[in-house]
Amino acid sequence: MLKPNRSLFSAVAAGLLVAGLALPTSASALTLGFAQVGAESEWRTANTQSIKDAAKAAGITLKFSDAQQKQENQIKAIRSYIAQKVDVIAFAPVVTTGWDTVLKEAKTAKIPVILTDRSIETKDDSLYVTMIGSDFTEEGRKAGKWLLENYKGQGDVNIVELQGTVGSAPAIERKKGFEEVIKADPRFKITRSQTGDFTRSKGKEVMEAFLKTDKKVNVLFAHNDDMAIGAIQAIEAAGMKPGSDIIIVSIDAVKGAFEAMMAGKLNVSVECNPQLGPQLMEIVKAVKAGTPQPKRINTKEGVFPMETAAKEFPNRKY
Ligand code: GYE
Repeated sequence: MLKPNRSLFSAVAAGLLVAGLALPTSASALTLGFAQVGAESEWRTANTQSIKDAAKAAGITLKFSDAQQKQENQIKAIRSYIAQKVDVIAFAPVVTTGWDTVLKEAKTAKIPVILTDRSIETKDDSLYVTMIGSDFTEEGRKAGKWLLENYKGQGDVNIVELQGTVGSAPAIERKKGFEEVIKADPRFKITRSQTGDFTRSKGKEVMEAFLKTDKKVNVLFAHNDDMAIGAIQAIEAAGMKPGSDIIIVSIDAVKGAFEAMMAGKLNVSVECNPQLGPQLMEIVKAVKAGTPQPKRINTKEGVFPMETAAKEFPNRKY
């Protein structure tokens, strides 16, 4: 008696399961194809998590791809989303240029495109609906401003710079904003500048090279926290004290930066908010409903010097 009952039960359960699985692909659910840059930093991991969580909460079916910081991979992902006829495509463009061809393909297929986090350079603004992200030039200015106002040493100030990914909007704009501000005081000079690709390992490697060739480094400006954290290891390995022998200014304000600040090894981190998911899902729905969007939507962010780190740490979400 038990056996037939059981199999009847599993048959019903299997039927329910099939019905349940069929639900998300039903006609009413929106499908979003998201082409992510990669998993290069703590910021990026938090950004990916935010997008995945927000899609789930909004009942949006998410197709997600990781391009490992390569533009050709992102282009492939976008083409596959077009072929799959998703409702909306969103992506964080690894670099600013070279998107027109694939975006024209999306336009021809009548699939709206939303840019998140990083901007692009194009003569044709109609290729995307809106861009949601941070003002990177302003972040660079905030970093420069903190340095001019807080640097205590005398004489010339030699600054080494760890740039983000070559050709990416945050690398171009953070550099620009920082330079614009430090220009006001001729004591401050960038003596060396190289990319560390936004990763800890590259940040460490490039900082090691800087320290081998340069006798006097007063300040490190890193375009993100991960490179600063990698550089801290290089500075310590060279027998110096990060945070005092070399003043370190960076951007993102991720948890790892707060830990470094609380340990006295990082002087300041300018906030860049990765939690774009909820806002993105709202825009996806609005775009599908035909509601007009502003061309640019900025996220709000602050500056956190070392002295504020311990108090602020419990409130940090990324
Ligand atoms: O600062 C960095 C990440 O585009 C704002 O990319 C983003 C940057 C972020 O790898 O950590």
